[in-house]
Order: sequence, then structure tokens, then C-alpha cells
Amino acid sequence: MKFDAPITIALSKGRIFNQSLPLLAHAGIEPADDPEKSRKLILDTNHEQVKLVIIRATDVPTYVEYGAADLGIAGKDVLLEHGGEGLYEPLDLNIARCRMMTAGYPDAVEQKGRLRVATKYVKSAQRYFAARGEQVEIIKLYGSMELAPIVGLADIIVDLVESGNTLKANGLVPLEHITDISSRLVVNKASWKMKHGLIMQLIEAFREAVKK
Ligand code: PRT
Ligand code: MG
Repeated sequence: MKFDAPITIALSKGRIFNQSLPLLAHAGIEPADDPEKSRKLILDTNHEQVKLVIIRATDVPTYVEYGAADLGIAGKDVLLEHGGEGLYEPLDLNIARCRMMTAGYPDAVEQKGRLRVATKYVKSAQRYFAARGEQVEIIKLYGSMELAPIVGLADIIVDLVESGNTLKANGLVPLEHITDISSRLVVNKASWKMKHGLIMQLIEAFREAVKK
């Protein structure tokens, strides 16, 4: 690949960065630093023209929408909450996979009346219960959702489940599957037009890496 224009890619450190490394490598991109060790927010790469910005997972769609990054890698959970307007989502990268589920004590939904649901995924939860015709009260949290049923803040939670170990460790069980989650490549709409050739090459390189 020839990088003949500046390209900025936004992604979060942790599982998304780690699982993106082989995809980036397939496109010939190698970060100069490890975000777990460096405090730099902008990482150089082996290409002068290619930079990685390391930000909170939930901020990735915003950076890409406003053109602060040309491309981004974000979980579908985050994109569903952001709304997805204002950016293109051309490719499922099939990394950082998990499931969005309801969870609680095994008998949580036997209780009568309006369920209280704690989650950081307010839009996804609203959509899910509305589609089932269930009236619920949604309580927005920013983390540690598993605590909510334990302390009586909510009857159930909507959260991401991978191994199920976090639920188990807190005496909770997965209840209903809402949707499968994986990370997606997102692209700024102006960059898509202005840097079309380069972005198409990157998408193709990632697509090939995903197939492997
Ligand atoms: O951590 P921070 O608050 O900075 O932000 P974040 O949690 O949004 O970022 P990060 O890096 O933890 O997650 C980034 C993305 O990874 C998410 O947006 C998801 O798309 C994806 N992903 C994949 C996950 C998980 N698997 C996952 N298991 N994100 C979070 N979890 C959490 C889950 O919320 C629960 O607390 O892990 C716990 C459950 O894991 P198990 O294995 O115990 O079931
Ligand atoms: Mg996290």
C-alpha cells in the first residue's frame, strides 16, 4: 500500500487495539508505541502519513463524525448508542466479539409489574423492550452494571457478555440474547470522498485480513 495522503485512525486501547494489530499489520501499518506503556495520545506508525489516535471507545464515532479522524474502529454497541448517522460503516472487522444480553438473578423476570433495567446502553435497551411491547423503567449507569441487581437498584441489567464470568462471579445469570456485537470500521464522510482511493485500499486490506 502507498500512503499518499495523511490518514488518522481512531481506536481505543485494550482489547480493540490489541485485536486490531493483525488487521493493521495486513495493511502494512505498525504502531511505533504500545498505548499500554506510552502516555502518548497520538501514536506514530512506520508510515510518516499514518497516525493512530488513542481515545475512549465511546468517543471513537464522535472523532470520526467530526473529521478529527478519517477512520475509526468501534464496537457495534457503541455505534448503536451513537446512532451511526454522520459516518459510514463499511466493514465488520469481526474482533472484540461478545453478546449484548439482559442479565439478573435467575428469577428476576418472574416479578410482576414494571421491570427496572440498569444499563449504559439506553437506546439499545429502549429499542429491545419497545419491540417486545414491554414497559420498563430504564436507569442509565456508566459502569459496573452487575452491581445494580445486587443492591436492589434494578431488577435486570443490559450489558455485554463474553465468557459470562463477570455475571457468575456476582451471582447473576444471562437471561435473554439481544444482539451479537463485534467491532466495525467507520469512516468520515468527507474523507470517504476526498481520500477515496486510499480508503478503498485500506478497506480491502482489512477485508482480506478479516477473511483469514
Ligand atoms: O473500559 P472503558 O470504560 O474505557 O470503555 P469500554 O468498556 O467501552 O472499553 P473496552 O475497551 O472495555 O471495550 C471496548 C469494546 O470491546 C466494547 O465497546 C465492546 O464492543 C467490546 N467488548 C467485547 C467488550 C467485551 N467484549 C466485554 N466483555 N466490552 C466490554 N466487556 C465487559 C462487559 O461490559 C462486562 O463488564 O466485560 C465484562 C463481561 O465479560 P465476561 O467475559 O466476564 O462475560
Ligand atoms: Mg471496559
